[in-house]
Amino acid sequence: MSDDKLIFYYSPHTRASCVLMLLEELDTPYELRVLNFQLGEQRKPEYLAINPMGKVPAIVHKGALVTELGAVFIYLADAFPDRKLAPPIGDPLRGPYLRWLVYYGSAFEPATVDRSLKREPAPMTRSPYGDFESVMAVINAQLKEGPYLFGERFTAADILWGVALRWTTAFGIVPATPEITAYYERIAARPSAARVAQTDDELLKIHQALAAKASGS
Ligand SMILES: N[C@@H](CCC(=O)N[C@@H](CS)C(=O)NCC(=O)O)C(=O)O
Repeated sequence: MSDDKLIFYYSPHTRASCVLMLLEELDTPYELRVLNFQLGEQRKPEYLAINPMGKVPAIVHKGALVTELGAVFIYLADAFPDRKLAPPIGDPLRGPYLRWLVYYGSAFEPATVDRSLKREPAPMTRSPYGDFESVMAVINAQLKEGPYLFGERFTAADILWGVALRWTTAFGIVPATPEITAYYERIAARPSAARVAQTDDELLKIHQALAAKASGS
């Protein structure tokens, strides 16, 4: 195996799907390792030896492991600068771009998980995100700049947010404002999104069939 090899651990219709879309947009070669969640492959020792959290996405590039959506996005978009999906260091957009990639994991994810589980959020001053309404207000205000998070400039952050907002509105967690709907539809209209949807659907069907066979049903 060449040291430069990029290995991507993925399972269909999961948070790894937006990394699959990023890789499609980066148009770079990688080795796809598919985990069948229906068979619990993410909790098997073979995968826990790679990512002890038993979660996807995970990538291994040049022998180093990267996990956590925000970090995977920052890493990949920087690793393949020719595709211009990341404002480089020195670009005035670099800070806002990093802010939005990290805001996803540090504010949006805990806010939407609390909301979906109907969990009482921590008191405003102790919560990592303050309160759900503030998180949504910040997102809607940013999207008013449109068509992308940073106006006319499409970046890797749009892939993460476009996919995340589509899923979370579909599940009724995030209120579908006109700004949010127009935004995720714009991202979902990209050819890369259609390719990912096809891969997700095909693989999930195969995984479900394998799981049904394994359980004898
Ligand atoms: N903190 C992780 C969360 C990743 C995550 O929750 N992945 C889910 C799929 S959407 C997973 O792998 N779940 C498998 C399991 O927990 O068994 C990240 O930001 O990447």
